[in-house]
Amino acid sequence: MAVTEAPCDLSYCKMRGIVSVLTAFIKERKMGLNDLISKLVSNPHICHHSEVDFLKIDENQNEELDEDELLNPMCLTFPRSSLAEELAIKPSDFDYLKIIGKGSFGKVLLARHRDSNEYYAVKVLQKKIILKKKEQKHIMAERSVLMKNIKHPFLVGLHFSFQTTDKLYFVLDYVNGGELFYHLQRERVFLEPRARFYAAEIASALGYLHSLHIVYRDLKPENILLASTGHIVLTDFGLCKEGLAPTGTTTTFCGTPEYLAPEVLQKQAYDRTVDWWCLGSVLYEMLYGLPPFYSRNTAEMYNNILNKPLILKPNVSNSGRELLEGLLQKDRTKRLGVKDDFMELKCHTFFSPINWDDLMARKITPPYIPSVSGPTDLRHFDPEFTHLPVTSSLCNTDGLLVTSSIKEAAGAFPGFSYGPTDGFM
Ligand code: ISQ
Repeated sequence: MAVTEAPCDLSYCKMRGIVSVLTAFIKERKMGLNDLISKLVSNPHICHHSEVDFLKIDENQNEELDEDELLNPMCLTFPRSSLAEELAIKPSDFDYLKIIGKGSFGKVLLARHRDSNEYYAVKVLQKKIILKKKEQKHIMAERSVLMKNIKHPFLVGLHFSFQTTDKLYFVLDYVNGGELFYHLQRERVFLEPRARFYAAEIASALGYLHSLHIVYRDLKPENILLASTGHIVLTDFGLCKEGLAPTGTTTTFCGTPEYLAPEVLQKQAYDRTVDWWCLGSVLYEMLYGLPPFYSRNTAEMYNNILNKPLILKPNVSNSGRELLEGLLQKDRTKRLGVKDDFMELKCHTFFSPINWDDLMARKITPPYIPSVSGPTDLRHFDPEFTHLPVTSSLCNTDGLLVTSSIKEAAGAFPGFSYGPTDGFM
């Protein structure tokens, strides 16, 4: 039988067609695999599903944690050197450039992601300090508050959270316009339109949190930042209270004095109206140059907050003073916002020049643009922090002696690590 050779006359066009079909097929499969890996990393329980049985995950492998595993920064659900582990975000994925903030639990660093070259603010908290202070609940609240798919133009965004044996890491948006009160201190007071703009952006962020049953509670000067665009960014959800029903109250006390509402100071039950008191305090300080009820003597200031009537000097407009009286109402059941929350503020005459849709879309031109030359321009951060050396301990836990207290801390934050399922940042 004569064998005739099949004509081999694939044109360049046909070849390109085949290649593009194959490329699309491979791309689709790759995307599917990436998606699966991301889901497995963020939801290890999916591993129990019969369709991913082929991964043969040994459920017992994590019962006894050896030193290597403890020192490994990520989720321990996968076999060592698995693809998921390699993809997991870890401290050494970043270059840590400067310390830009410091608190009792840890520090905030300006960091650059090595692969993407993007800048982030990485908040690093020491587990053992959190555990000592019994603030674990708050930190978990911080993570879950940030994780609750919270996206708002005036709230700092969380890209990732992960942990090592001794530290918790939050990878956050980085903003370098400085603290709002850094600018206020330089200018003493803001004119009303400027104060209105900032108060409106803060109010919309608080109203959004309330719509998710989250009370910010700890609104204080250092948590109110300016982006380089001049818009507000609220940070630090560490003290947020989650899960409050619209009429719910809570009695946990923690925070700094200046803006504390009377009910918080007295360790009474409080609810979302506490945030409207804090907003009133911020607005008062922007317009008058000092916090309401201020005294250099903290005990006297506490006493003022609880007992001294609010006296408003006439150098602020009637609508401004009326708003302050509504927000700084000592009796929270009479405070502005007690009935309809943010809606009551939105409708107040002080805010009548504000178009709230434009505000939310960041379409209102900010009254002031901080001067910054680029992301590494740290002129608005306190030199007390930026001059501190960045220690190498951040990205290197190898060779660490694992003591029992570290082991204890290592396992104290299960389920902390977080990353979006739709790829890196
Ligand atoms: C983002 N950018 C700068 C400073 C920050 C401080 C705390 C949280 C987030 C931040």
